[in-house]
Order: sequence, then C-alpha cells, then structure tokens
Amino acid sequence: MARKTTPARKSARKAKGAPAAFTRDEEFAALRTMLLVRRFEEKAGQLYGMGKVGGFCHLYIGQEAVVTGMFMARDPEDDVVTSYRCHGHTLVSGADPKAVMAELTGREAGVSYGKGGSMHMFNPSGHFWGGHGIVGAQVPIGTGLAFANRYRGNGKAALVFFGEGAANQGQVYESFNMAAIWKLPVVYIIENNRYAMGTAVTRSAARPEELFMRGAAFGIPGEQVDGMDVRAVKAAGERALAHVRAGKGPYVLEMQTYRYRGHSMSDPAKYRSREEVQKMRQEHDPIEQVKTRLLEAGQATPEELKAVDAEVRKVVSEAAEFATSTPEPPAEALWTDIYADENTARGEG
Ligand SMILES: Cc1ncc(C[n+]2csc(CCOP(=O)(O)OP(=O)(O)O)c2C)c(N)n1
Repeated sequence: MARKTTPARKSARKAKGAPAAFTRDEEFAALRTMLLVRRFEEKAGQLYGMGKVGGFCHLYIGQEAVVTGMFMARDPEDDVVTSYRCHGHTLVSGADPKAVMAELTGREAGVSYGKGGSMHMFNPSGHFWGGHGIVGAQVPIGTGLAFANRYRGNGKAALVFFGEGAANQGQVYESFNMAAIWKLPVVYIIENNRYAMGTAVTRSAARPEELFMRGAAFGIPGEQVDGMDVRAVKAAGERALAHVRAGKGPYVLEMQTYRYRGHSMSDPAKYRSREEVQKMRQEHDPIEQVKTRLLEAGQATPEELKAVDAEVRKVVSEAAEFATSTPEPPAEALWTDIYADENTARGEG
C-alpha cells in the first residue's frame, strides 16, 4: 500500500547537497569556536588522566560543528539546554573557559561554584540552562523554556539538544505532543553520534536511518543534516528557527555526527573498530573541512591557520593553569545553593 503523504512527511527531508558558502569571516569564526571546543576537550581529557577531575567526564570531540553551527544560527537571547556532554555548549554560550575548566576541577571559581562538575554546567548570561545528567530530562525542561517564551511573548526560541539514545525516551514524545499542540518555539536537535554508551543506533532505534522523522506523528517537520559540516548545520538551524519563530510550532533537526572519544573517560570503546573512527576523522573532520576550504579558496595561509590554533591553545592552557591553582570551595559551601531563596540564590536569572 502506498504510504500516505502527510504534511509532516512532505516537509521532512534528508540532507541536501552543498550548503551555502560561508564568508571568510564566518569560516574563521567557525574555525576559532570549533578549535576552542576541541582544544578545551583535549585538555580536559589530560587533566582527567592526571586525576585532577573528579566524577564523570564526557567529551564532545568530533561533534564541534553541531554546537558551533547552531549557535551561529541562534539569536543570543534564545535559550539552550543539553545533556551531560555539555562543556562545548557552555563554552560556546560565552562562559569564560577558565570558569568552565575550574568547574571540572571542582573549584569555587567554576561556573557552578565547583559543585556541579562536568555534567552540570550553566551559563545564565548566555541563556544556557545546563548540563543535565539524566538522559532525556533536558527535553521537557527545554520545552518548558519554550513555553515560558511563548507565554511572555518575547519572540525567543529554545534550542534543545539531546542524543539519539535519548530520542527513544518517553518524555521526549510527551514533550513533542505538548510543543505541537501549543505551537511552541522550540527546535529539537538530535545529536546522532551513532552510539549511546556502547550501543549502536542501529541496535537501539527503530528506523535508525530516519530519526528526523521522529516528530512526524505530531505533525512536527524534521530534517536530516550533515552534522560534520558547520555550514549545513547553520543553514538548517536558520530554517528551523525561522519556522518556530513564525509561530508554526516545533521543528526537529537530526544532526548526523560522530564522537571520536569513548562515551566517557572510562569507556574502552570495544563496540566499534579503530578503522571506523579513523575514517571519520580523516574524511569528515569538521575542523579540517574548514581549514581545507580556506586554503583551497586562497582565503588563508597555513601560517594564519596555525596562528588561530596557537591563540586558542594559549586560552586553554591558561584555563588549565587557573583551574588547577584556584581554591576549592570552603567546607561551609556545603550548606549553600541547596534551595533557591533570597539568601542563597546567586547569579543572574
Ligand atoms: C534515565 C537515564 N538512564 C540511563 C542513564 C545512563 N546513561 C548515561 S549516558 C547514556 C547514553 C545516552 O546516549 P545518547 O542519548 O545517544 O547521548 P550521547 O551520550 O551519545 O551524547 C546512558 C544510557 C542515565 N544517565 N539516565
């Protein structure tokens, strides 16, 4: 029987051809941001290996184009929420790399005063609302942010990032339903990095090749995007945001991406081959793609590219230096920031 074409199915689409070109400035901005995330994460991994980071630590290496392109597309006032794999989102939202690294090392100067660690980072001034350890829990929270924006009529949207593993959670579909009924201004961004811990998407998801269709039953349009190409991400992000801001309700973006490192620092990564990882790094790396384009178009010299990297490495090593020398919270800090009230609530709201 022929499949009935619903409006959602008609508006859902697979990744298309080459996305619109970036200007030289945009290429450099994307390069700098992605390098900041990459070098930061490499350093975080080193500090973890040296025993300087307690608890969990999930690195974002390989996925940099997703957060970078989406933040290029968003309005700085739009709200953002994500999972525990949040260092990149915190940095790109404008948090000081020193404060992000100090959160990893559990210091008082950290973004969450050293009490949240790797999975619980926030940056209210950048409208970044965490950093959540429970798989999928940020989806209803982000939907609530969109509801608040709708209610206040402030024209702001919410960007809700979650993994393809989280995309199988029930609360995701409760959120989709409410967002569709109320036409909330929310973009759901599925970061399909192909593995949820050690489980491949092909084993965990029904119709793993079309996660962008996950909102179809609710009439939510979806798009599959090359999440390794920052230009494709930005262009899709702009389309999605224009849709939600026009009052047409939510939008799903499936970002096809890849994480190079293990799920967390304690993952031996036995569930995939070295060759698979190598192939992604060599053929699809988001940072190398920008560098190659700049060089081939004669828009940058190798020296200029090296200078950006050196600049970023300096920022990151200063952050590490700070994060390993600034003090830990005093013992009394155990009694603060437990409940939000006028005596204990800190930061901007
Ligand atoms: C409700 C819940 N179940 C299980 C876990 C353990 N857990 C942590 S991360 C993870 C995998 C999630 O994968 P995915 O959503 O694809 O995101 P990724 O880690 O790939 O970014 C699991 C099962 C958890 N934190 N919360």
